[in-house]
Amino acid sequence: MCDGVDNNCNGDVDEGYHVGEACDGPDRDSCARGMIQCDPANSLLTQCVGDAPETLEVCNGRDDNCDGRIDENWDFNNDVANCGGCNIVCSNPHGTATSSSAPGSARPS
Ligand SMILES: [Ca+2]
Ligand SMILES: [Ca+2]
Ligand SMILES: [Ca+2]
Ligand SMILES: [Ca+2]
Repeated sequence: MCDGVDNNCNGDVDEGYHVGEACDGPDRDSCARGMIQCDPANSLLTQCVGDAPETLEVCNGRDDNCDGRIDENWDFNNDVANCGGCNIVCSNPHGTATSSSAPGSARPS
């Protein structure tokens, strides 16, 4: 049982319940910021305690919601407001980022 007691006297308390390991609570992100503890309402179950509030993906080059994909909500190939990267506005719908200089456009130094 998950009760903080070594019920079977084998020297391990609540073995097999992964108590104390990182876990992800019932939210939509996949960030394991909580910790597994015994469920006080059911000694056969565990619950994830202390998980951080849901983390939403932000366009920032990082995997905010911990799903293994970086900025997965943005289509950098087709989104004119995020052309090739976050917050890069395309000069035209079919063009490239305004920050990149096209061949032949470089000014003489
Ligand atoms: Ca136990
Ligand atoms: Ca979570
Ligand atoms: Ca991100
Ligand atoms: Ca992500």
